[in-house]
Amino acid sequence: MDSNLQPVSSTRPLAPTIGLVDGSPNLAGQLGSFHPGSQPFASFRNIDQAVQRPHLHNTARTQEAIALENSTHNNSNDGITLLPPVGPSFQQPSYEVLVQDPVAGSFAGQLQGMKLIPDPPNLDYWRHRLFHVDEMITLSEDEFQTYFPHVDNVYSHRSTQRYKRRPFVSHYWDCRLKGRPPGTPKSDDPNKKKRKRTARERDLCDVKIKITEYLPATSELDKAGGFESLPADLMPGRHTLFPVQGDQSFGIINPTPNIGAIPSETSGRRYYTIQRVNGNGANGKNDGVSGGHRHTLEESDRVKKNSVERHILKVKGKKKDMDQTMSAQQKSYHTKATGPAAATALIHSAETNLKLYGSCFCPFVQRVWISLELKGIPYQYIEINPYEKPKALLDINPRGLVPALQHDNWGCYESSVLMEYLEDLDFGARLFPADPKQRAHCRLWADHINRNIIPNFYRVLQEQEQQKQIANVQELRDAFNLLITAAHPSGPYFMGSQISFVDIQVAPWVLRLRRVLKPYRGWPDPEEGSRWASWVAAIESNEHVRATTSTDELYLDSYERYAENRPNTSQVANAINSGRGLP
Ligand SMILES: N[C@@H](CCC(=O)N[C@@H](CS)C(=O)NCC(=O)O)C(=O)O
Repeated sequence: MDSNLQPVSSTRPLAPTIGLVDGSPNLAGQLGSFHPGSQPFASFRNIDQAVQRPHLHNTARTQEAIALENSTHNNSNDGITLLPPVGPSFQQPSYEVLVQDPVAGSFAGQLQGMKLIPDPPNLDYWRHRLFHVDEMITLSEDEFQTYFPHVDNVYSHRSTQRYKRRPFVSHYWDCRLKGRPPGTPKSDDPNKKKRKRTARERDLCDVKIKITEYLPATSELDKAGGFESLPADLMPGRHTLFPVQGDQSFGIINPTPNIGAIPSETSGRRYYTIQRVNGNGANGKNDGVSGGHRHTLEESDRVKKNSVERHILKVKGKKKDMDQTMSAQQKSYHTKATGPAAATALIHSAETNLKLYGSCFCPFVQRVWISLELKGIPYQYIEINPYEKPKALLDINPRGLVPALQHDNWGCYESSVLMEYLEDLDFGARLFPADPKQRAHCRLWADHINRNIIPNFYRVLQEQEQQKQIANVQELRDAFNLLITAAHPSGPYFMGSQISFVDIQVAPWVLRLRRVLKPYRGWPDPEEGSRWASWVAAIESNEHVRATTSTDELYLDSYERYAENRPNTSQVANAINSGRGLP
């Protein structure tokens, strides 16, 4: 290994020259040099790209913002409806929702209409209060719906009791750490997601609470004698916890409850009382057992997240999914060649019996396209979007990849195979030398391009981790250096003065070094005067290569999704990501 081949770090500019493989001083190739002002390899991250390409990223950001807005403002398909802010005291409506669908909240079905407000005032206080339930707590409907979802992880619903002709419903909840009593059937609902259950020791805690829900029409019906009177132990008194601000209806039970009176704030409205019904907590049994939890609130939180936290995670997860879908949709495929390639496509748009199905950004297509141009074979160029996989493409190539070639009623695919097919037509300029040994030499180095250069090109482009980018860059440089050692000493092409098979095999990626790897990964320009520089210049200026090349902007755009390694960019990108060979 050449000692000049130093790993590149983002803090150190590239060595000005890249030496060649041992023993080839006459092939004085130098792959590249670092130019002051350009970025070192591997220093480009998405943020840098955003700075460099504000026009693209502004668009992306705007669409992302729209996606987020939609996810928080129009998110009704999970049965949760967003509400406007709840009044002046709650200022964080971002995830505020009303649980309407019994499936949406753990308590739904038992208690509906829960709000999911991430950070209501005095949350810690209320979480502890509702955890310990040392005294009976009375909450207005709004308060209950706001705070209970923050502690519903502590409890699991056991039963609901409805009373005939009584204006309230009682819901009994056990501390979740009690565990499921033996014999409790698991849900047989086939739609219910099967969760991984952690076997917990049973009866870790005895706390039971009763939540009594007083129904809205209470006072009217009560007055009209429609219901039996409320049991005395459930009649809430109240005192104010916080300085009263206007009509703020917050309270817990007065230690000496105002038995017999429904507080005026709750009259005619739904409200809730919460009391512990084990031990001598709020149940008044006074049996000497404190009856509190045998663990902390933090331990309950470790066992399960509350509904608000779960909802926030769900919304965030949905946003992430949506971002990924959005960015997948933002794949900017150019569906039309630009610049010289557009002119060539137009010239070759007339119907003929030899059709090249191609895509303007695709380097594999460009191989075949250059070959057709070089040979002067009459052909029809048909631009297609390989990601949409039109039938015409699939009829020829069931893998759905371009290039695909149709000749009369026969079709074939795979860029290297197609180049050889065109060669075998024996028309126009030759791609291979006549000498079988030299032909084998060309095939050997074409194989090197396909095995080493092309996969490494995509690895450099797709890798997001800086250390790995550095390693990939080194491998790509090594692969190019090896090819240069095999090239004709003065060239400028691989076999000498004429462009041939190996040049055309590698040309599309050589063009994309400056157009794609340079802006996205800081790939250096060739060192002036080097063998590599003369080869690159010959490829760049070749009339057939130029005729099939679009403007720089098309490549910059088309490869952005690779550079960001967006999910499902292409079969090539997926193969690279999963360590498979190219498709
Ligand atoms: N090995 C194939 C590779 C062709 C290829 O990957 N083409 C890409 C466009 S550059 C394609 O059609 N992608 C469609 C997809 O990923 O679904 C060849 O040499 O022709």
